[in-house]
Amino acid sequence: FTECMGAGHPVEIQSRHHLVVQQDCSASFNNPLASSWVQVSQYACQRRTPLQDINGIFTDAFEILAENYEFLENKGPCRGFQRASSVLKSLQFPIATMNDLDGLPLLGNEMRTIIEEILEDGKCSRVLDVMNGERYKSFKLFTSVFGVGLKTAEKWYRMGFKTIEEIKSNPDLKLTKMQKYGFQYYEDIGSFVSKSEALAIYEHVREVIWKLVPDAVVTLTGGFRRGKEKGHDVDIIITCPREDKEKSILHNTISILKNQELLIFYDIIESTFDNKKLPSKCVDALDHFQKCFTILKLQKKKEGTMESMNSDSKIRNWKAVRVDFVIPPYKQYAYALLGWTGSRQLERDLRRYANHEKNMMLDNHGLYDKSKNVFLEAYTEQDIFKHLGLEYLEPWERNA
Ligand code: DCT
Ligand code: MG
Repeated sequence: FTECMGAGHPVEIQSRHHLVVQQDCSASFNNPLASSWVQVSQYACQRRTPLQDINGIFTDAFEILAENYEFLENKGPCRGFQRASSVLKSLQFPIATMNDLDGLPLLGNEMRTIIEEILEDGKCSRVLDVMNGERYKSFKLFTSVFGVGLKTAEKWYRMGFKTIEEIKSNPDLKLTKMQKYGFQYYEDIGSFVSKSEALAIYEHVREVIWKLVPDAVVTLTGGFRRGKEKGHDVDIIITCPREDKEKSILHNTISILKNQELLIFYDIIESTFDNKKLPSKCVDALDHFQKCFTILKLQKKKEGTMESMNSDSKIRNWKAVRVDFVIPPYKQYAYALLGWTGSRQLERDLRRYANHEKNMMLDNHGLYDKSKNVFLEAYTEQDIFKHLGLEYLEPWERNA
């Protein structure tokens, strides 16, 4: 690959790699062949990443290792494996030999050793060891409960719990309201939400909102907007072009869903946005929009059509589904939509790219140009990509 770059034969490389871009996103960005110095970018926002992951055997391995480091709160190697996995996800060809890795960024010796072992054996002993580790197994199980984060998982792990049942039946544990519902509907919430279930919820909520505010903009976002067939929750963004009109929507929608007896649990977080503050430097910073984490009842069309039914769900005709609502003001809607469409890796890389390559700060509220000391307005996601000097990525190309 190095030879190719020097000799100016980028065509061969382009035929293998999905999106060939220059490291420095300058004038010839739109025409990668204009320069001999081309490579797959280290930033996910400069790669097109479709949903189909033909290198899943490697990316799954990297993601398990990343998750294990996350459980150990060891951020550096966690990010390293997440980024390496993301690079492989953007490839349009399956890795068949070690030579296929030539020229790819972010794949250090550690990653290459793992890929080599998988190419030879079809599995990697290091990954298997992690998966069989007590700490990993417990953290994986505990954090799968709605409302349980790393701190709680750590506490329960140290207390020696091994199963959900042990925790559920322990009267001494103080659970938050969220966790109580998380345990109560563990099986429903843990079984994936299908695209048709997500659409059914979205369409119902949209009808409710449009009766309240006919010009409200209601968008299904998160993984389903990226084309995923299933997800762990349903993410819905709501706004209104009439200034401040969005502010009443959430509370009114919640009371209607309550009256319709569709609301199992909700937790409203009011907006804490401060327009004097610059976007956060942290690529994982949470946003300050008004939002609501809920569990809704999804009516089943026909009884007994659910794939996995427990004894409880056999007698009820609904499924508990996690639904999040986010309510940005219209002026921040494009930024909120970009942020909530994900993937998380794409978001992290957009922010890292803005910061390191453009001297700008990006978050779910806006984009600040540090050289010009101005916030950049955007009404569409295309506007934001343009501000950043990036080629536009469709939502389904953001599965980084
Ligand atoms: N997000 C965010 N701030 C949060 C939570 C999420 O900016 N507090 C962003 C990151 C990705 C996107 O919103 C959706 O989040 P998830 O629902 O966790 O991810 P997903 O891609 O929709 O995956 P899943 O299909 O598992 O729901
Ligand atoms: Mg989601």
